[in-house]
Amino acid sequence: MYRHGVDSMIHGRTPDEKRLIQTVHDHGQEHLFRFWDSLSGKEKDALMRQIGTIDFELVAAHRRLLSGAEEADTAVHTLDPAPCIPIPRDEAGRKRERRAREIGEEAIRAGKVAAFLVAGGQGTRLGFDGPKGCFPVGPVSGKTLFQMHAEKILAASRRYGVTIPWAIMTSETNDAATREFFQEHGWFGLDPGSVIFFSQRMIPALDGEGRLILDGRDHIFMNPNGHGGSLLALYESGTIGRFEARGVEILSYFQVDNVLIRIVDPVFIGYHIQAGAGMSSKMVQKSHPGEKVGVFGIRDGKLNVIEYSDLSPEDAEARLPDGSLKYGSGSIAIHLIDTKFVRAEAEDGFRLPYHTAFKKVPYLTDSGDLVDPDTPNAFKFETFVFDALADTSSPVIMEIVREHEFSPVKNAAGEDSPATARRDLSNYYGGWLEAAGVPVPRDAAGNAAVPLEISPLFALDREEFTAKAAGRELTINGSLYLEE
Ligand code: UD2
Repeated sequence: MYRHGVDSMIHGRTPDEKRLIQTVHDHGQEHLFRFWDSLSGKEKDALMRQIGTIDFELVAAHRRLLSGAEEADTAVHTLDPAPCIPIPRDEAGRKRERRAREIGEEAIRAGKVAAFLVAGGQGTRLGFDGPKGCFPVGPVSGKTLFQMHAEKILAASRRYGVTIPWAIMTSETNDAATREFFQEHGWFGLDPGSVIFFSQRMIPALDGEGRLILDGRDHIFMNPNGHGGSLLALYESGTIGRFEARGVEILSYFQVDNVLIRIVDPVFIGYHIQAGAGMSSKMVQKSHPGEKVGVFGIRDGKLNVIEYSDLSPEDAEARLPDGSLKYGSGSIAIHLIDTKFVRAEAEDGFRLPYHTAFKKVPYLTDSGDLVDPDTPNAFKFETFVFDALADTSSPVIMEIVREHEFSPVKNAAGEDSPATARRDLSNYYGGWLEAAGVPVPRDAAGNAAVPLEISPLFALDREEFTAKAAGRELTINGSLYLEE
């Protein structure tokens, strides 16, 4: 155990490490050294290295927040619905959409668009051991999430005659496993030089007393700093610089868990360019007032996503004269982000706010036993990428059809699970088949009664599918899978 204070520890350490040890003491976190005397030289080095990655000023700010020393926000805020580009319902809307598509396609062909996946999360709810992207979800093929995304990017690259680069953000928890998975699978046919991996920063959690938490004698519990950390990580890893050098101006941001994601959507890109936005988002109408998604709203004059837990019950239930929800624009984590905007956010000092969540965090007892608690015991801190919307002028919010673009895999069973994702994929591809004149068996609830899947390499969208399907004999025999 650590017994002798700073003086005994600093013996043999470098000047930087001595300063660090002092900082730890100054911030009242000296319990981090409570196993110091029993650590080997290597373990001491490992602990010092990890401590060196911690921003102690930020930790101090989080402690003040938890202790209530930071002033509570008592200001009166204004909230208004956020305007959006609706799904086209008439010829004028369709004309506008066609124009946007042309502009978007031109940008993609010119190599100005890259795909950007955030996959640094821990995916704890799914209970899958490994990066979530390695989860098999294809209804017939059993393809993994990563492969499904990769094939969409490859198909779009072929369609537009350009190599669409793909940046993938991982975190310390899954970086090595993610890279290995891509290597083992030959980058799913993509050019390895155009797949860029980089990791986000980690941030320590705090226990109820505002103390950092040891989950090993030489290791502090830390979690990825939230998907908002992607803006900083894109910059710090040099990825933004690489993109700028190859002429990329827009990142098509998506989450690893959405099986229906339309990566590099020309219509969305076109609207974003027309508006001159730094960041734009897609939205779906909330299915009911209680649906647990954030909503877009104009808060104090700026576009924000308001967490469902921060929306008052009155606002959540409020309706417009046409009966629709006043705050019904659900946020589904699909964005476009300009490389210039990323650079500005990072160089401006990265000021996205941290959100706090009380969670279960493993910890070491004083005798060195690891405890996995059954109930929450610590505060985790995360930044959210959509908070950056408030920093951009003229952002676009574009409405989409949920069944065509959004079905996330979050939970092991029930809502937003592998089962609902496979159902939604089969329904989606079933719609293509029916449009091409192929009868699809449906159950009483209207869902495709058999698994259906069409590889993005066969067709990227319904129009392409209809053209390819014409003149082919397509029959559904218990299931249907079409590949390249
Ligand atoms: C997010 C949104 C929610 C809705 C939903 C759609 C928040 C707070 N909520 O819910 O409003 O749009 O998505 O599916 O964002 N990730 C990282 N690094 C991190 C944390 C997360 O890369 O530090 C990635 C993660 O790998 C995943 C994505 O971000 O691809 C979403 O993470 P999540 O599953 O924690 O988001 P969730 O379900 O809370």
